[in-house]
Amino acid sequence: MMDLKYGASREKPREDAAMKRFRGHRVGQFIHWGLYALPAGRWEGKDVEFAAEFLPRVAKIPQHRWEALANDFTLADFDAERWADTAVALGARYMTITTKHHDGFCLWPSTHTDFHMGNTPSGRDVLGELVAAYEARGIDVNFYYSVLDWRHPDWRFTLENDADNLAFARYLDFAMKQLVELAERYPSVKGFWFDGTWDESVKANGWWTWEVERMLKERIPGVVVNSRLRADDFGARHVDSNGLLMGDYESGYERRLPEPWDRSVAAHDWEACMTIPQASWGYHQGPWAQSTLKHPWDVVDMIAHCTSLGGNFLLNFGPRGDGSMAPAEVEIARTVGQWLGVNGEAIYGCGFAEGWEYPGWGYFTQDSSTGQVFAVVTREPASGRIRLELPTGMELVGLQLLGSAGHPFNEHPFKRLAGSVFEVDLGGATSAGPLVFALETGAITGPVAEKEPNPDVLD
Ligand code: JFZ
Repeated sequence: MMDLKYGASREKPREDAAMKRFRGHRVGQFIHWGLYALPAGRWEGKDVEFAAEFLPRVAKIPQHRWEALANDFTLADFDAERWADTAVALGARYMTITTKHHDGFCLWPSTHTDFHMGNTPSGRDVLGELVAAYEARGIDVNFYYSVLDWRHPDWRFTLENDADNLAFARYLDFAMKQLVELAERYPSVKGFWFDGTWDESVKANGWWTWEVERMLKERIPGVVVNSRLRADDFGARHVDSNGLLMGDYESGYERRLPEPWDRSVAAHDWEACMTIPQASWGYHQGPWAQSTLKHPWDVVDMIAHCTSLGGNFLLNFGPRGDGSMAPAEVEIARTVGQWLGVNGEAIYGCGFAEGWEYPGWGYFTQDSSTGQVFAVVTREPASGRIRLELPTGMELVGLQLLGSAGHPFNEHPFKRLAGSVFEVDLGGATSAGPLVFALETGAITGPVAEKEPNPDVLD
């Protein structure tokens, strides 16, 4: 083990109440909102087929024109209560919002810059209104903060000389002050999600990322911080030079999920974040984004996938420039939330089911406190049947379809094929989305057939 000053602070996952609460959430609402919601991916009549929040860079927009958008950010149709209702409809247990994205615009009235919501026509503290509305509904609020800042004169991508070092030291001081300000203005915040930490300049200042984590934890007991913040003494990111995870959970799964059979990820806490369109976080009005929206059952599949490997799923919403949520995204939230309303016991507070192999037709999840195992069937086979293979030595005793009133499944529940292998006839598709079964299991009495070992599998 190398001696690191700014490496991981622990070897095992946190087990305090705040961390357990975060771990149990499983479903969160991500929100990307800022000036980029106004042009929404279109500049001078042309659609720019790239993530909407990157528009100023991709379309090479002069800084003064980008800043002038602040005059049009009137919040004509913004209502924090309606946003929070969307999160309730989705069944989200937490929400993570961009307080400042790469363009440097702040959703709260920061005393350390003029480029913020307080200097727009309404002058409202959007962040404060959101914290109040979500928390009133029992939904935890986390803050996204981009360390990368395209506008700040002291930001540097690389540090080439003394002048760069001095400028960047001033920048880190500015960012630290903003983070202190956020922690003091909104002390009920439950976590911080850092982004924009991949440049050489940040990697050369691992001490600062360590100090940010320390400062936040001192001010906000229980606060949860993502691994993307962190770099160690040698610039190693997420995982330190000794191979230990920094921060409280791994946040590298972005618009992709771990392989469903890769149990190694279940060794630590993690979260995946996902866009509803193919590739934009901020609202993008063009067909490039709007024709690629995910189906609600795809979202359900991803939620179950993450839960089955002990991870949280953060679904992104990009509200529009007038402050309203995009109707298509609200609709998806409703459908996913209805499914969770019936089947949520297989998701919330659930995680990796030890001993159960990846079944291919969906996922096994297990309630972390009761031990109840669930089968979530997101990919119904063309045969209409699934095989349930239980851990060695176990057998299926009962099977209960969640929300099953009147479903044909109830008439022919399951049969044993051999030992621990059972077959379930799903009884035909329903429009209510993926089926979920609660499994009642027992130990096989009598001799248990041994599994045939595969001599070609290395262990
Ligand atoms: C970043 C941002 O640039 C983007 O606008 C959005 O906020 C997203 C959540 O985070 O984008 C990234 C960051 C990391 C990776 C890819 C895109 N990555 O690690 O593959």
